[in-house]
Amino acid sequence: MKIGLFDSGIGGISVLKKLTYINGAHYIYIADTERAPYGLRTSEALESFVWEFVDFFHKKKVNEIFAACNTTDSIILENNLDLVIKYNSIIRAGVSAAKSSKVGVIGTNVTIKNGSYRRYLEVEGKEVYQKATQLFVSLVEEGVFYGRMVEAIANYYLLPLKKENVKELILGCTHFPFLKGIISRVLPKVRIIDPAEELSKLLVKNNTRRPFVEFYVTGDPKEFERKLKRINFRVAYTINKFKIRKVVS
Ligand code: DGN
Repeated sequence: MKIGLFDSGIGGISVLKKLTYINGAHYIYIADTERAPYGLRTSEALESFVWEFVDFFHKKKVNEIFAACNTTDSIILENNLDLVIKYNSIIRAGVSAAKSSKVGVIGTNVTIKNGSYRRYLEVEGKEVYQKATQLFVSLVEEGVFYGRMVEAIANYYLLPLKKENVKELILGCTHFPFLKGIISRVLPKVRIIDPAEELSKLLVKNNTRRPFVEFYVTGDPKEFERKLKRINFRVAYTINKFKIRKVVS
């Protein structure tokens, strides 16, 4: 089985790790490091990236696509592209994992502005408190996971959620699970939801084969490999260059 995933960079690895743990499939992961960060891109640009990747997956004869990026997932959902693109939504997975009545959501500027989490959670009758925590993405891409600066940024972003007394917090960006330690230290009483856990349940458990990952990187493959090493990525892989159609602002 071939499974396709895409993200602006290293964030989707938090999803990939969960999937490879369940199923030894052949994974194709596009890391769009050249056009990252996505949280600052226009909807039009992001939609064009989605189509570029979906076309690539079709050419590669991928059986299933899993969203490994909430930002582009929110673009798919808000533009009703889910009616035409067959994929597994990380946002819907995150929503279905929430059990309490007061839920916090953190994500990139685009994800929070699009409000897909809010919309779906409110349909479930939940009170929602959203917060864009864009700097977290840069910290993870830089490999800065702890220390005074991370603590200061986490306090700045998360203390308002503590005041709101949220019971659960959805990590609405695939970069954020890498900062789960500091997030739970700032919000010790809050149940932290990583939507990728729910998403991985959609796969049939099959550990009879070892997983393999073909990475396609739009930016510098060597830089991407350094990042993979920094986060101790241990699954067998190859890294290839992905040729982007055009650079969009
Ligand atoms: N990992 C992406 C997400 O889940 O939204 C964010 C990527 C970015 O570039 N901001």
